[in-house]
Amino acid sequence: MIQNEYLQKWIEEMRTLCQPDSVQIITGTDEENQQLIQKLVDKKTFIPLKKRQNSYLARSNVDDVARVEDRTFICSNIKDDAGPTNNWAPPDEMRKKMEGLFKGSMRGRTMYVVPYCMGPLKSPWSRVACTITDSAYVVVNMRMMTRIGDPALQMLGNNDFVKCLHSVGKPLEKGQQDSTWPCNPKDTYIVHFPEKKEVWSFGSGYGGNALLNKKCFALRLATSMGRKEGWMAEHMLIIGVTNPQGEKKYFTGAFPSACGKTNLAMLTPTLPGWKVECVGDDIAWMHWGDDGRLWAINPEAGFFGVASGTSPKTNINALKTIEKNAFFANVALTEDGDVWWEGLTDVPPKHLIDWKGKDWTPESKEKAAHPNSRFTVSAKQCPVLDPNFEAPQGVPISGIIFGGRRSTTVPLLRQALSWQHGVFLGAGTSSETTAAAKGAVGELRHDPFSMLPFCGYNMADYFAFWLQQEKPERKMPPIFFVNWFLKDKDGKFIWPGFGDNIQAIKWMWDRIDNKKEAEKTALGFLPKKEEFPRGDELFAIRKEEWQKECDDLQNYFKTFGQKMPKELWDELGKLKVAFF
Ligand code: TSX
Ligand code: MN
Repeated sequence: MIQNEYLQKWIEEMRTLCQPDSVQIITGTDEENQQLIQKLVDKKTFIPLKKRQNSYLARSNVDDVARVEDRTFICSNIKDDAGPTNNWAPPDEMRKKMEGLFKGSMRGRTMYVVPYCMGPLKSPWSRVACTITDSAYVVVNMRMMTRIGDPALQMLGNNDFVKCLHSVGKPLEKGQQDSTWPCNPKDTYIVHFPEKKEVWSFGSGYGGNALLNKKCFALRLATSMGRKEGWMAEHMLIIGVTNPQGEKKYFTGAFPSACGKTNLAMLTPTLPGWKVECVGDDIAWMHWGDDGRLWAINPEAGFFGVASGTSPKTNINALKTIEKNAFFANVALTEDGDVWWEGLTDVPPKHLIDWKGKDWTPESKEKAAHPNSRFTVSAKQCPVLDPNFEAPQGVPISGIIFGGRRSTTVPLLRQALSWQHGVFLGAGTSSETTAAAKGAVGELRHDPFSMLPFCGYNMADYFAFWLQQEKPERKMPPIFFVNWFLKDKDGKFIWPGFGDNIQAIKWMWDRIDNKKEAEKTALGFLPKKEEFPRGDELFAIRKEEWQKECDDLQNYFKTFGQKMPKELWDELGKLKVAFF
């Protein structure tokens, strides 16, 4: 059935190593999908939701609920190519270790072979890959998030495709009963071999650890592939914005976690006549067109979004997207067979089964849904999906937005003074932690370009790659930086956020079209204070705060050593001159 000899050989090698009971080549049909879902229901991994058509709830093992950054490795041939922000181990050594873990790891299970394509099937910017996994849960999720099966199989070349190997790391002995969420947290490793374009992931069945197409391939491997081939893989949403005159511009946006990226990607604008449509909510692959413009495709086919906090007020379009044909992980279950999570309704139901499978009432101390609870759904169901979602050439980008969650210092909105200054703003991005992430709340964390856990090579080389994008024949899109999260003296948010963020986008639009005057400052071009409600507070520049920011940035930039581009030191120098 598989004509590709190279793929055939790899499957045989992996079958010998992992020793599954059987091998199933995934073709992508509806019947095949229904059979896999039925298998998951029979094993009680999936709980059918009575109140939601063709939708299922999975409860993970309590020790397998999020990405594991301390077990994630970039095994480049040279250590310095992984850089100071990644874990590194010698590739030969790590391969031996992983082969040891994978040996016999699929006993008692089926080995699924999943050819898949990242990006629209007919796009020259798409890339093909193949995942081998022993998890039916992974296969059905990949069917939502990528283009799987025969069309992708036909695109696989001889040798030149990305190989992803995944096992939950729990072989079953004869007669042994499987757990509802098999995994092996003690031995979990997510290992990337960028030069070989391979990912080996062992021990976890959750999200980014197990769906290797997403963070592992579309970001970590793709950053390194793009660097060699001259394109960019970014942790960015892509939106199409239409003004009341019917004109349209596309933007990309990079935000650290807990800034509401998916909410911005599906925004319901409060300004009359404005419309926002969604191309993607997480990853953008960008390339320069013959027209000198920057073009972007969304390599993904679905959304793997955080459920907690999603409500009719924060993101009505996400709720409409998941009305049916959706998978949920670690949300709470209602008595009538629907899902619930903190924030979904103002008043919680009187009784729930929480994400751990225990009874829950509003008096309970613990959260009903895990803060990292998720939905998986096809993008096709999004009511504001952009008509160019699958355009082979992608969409032309008019502006790039960076942002962070900062209660002080960083103004609501500004435009970078130049491409180089914009790269400096991206590199200097930091964000305050929330209860959704582990560790202390309110702590400031650097997250350059929101790529800290996702850059597959040396971060300083990545900064340099961004700087190198500027060329005379290219029409560089303006770069903006936003912060929706400034607080006043009473600790209240100053900016209303959400649908009102369209006002910030409108200002960007007018700047792009050269229709808006701005205040040139050391921080960038700032809006005139009168143009925004509470502009005095939103655009205040406090010298002492920026002195602290400069010191902090200096210490951070030093951690990148000799590779840190001089241009970014120059930009920091200019900022210091302005404030010291
Ligand atoms: O997603 C958010 N966005 C972007 C929306 C397009 N959130 C949620 C962040 C957690 C994921 C926001 N939270 C935003 C925002 O713009 N702004 C805020 C802060 C905020 C919270 C509540 C209110 C106002 C601002 N208002 C009331 O509670 C009434
Ligand atoms: Mn993300």
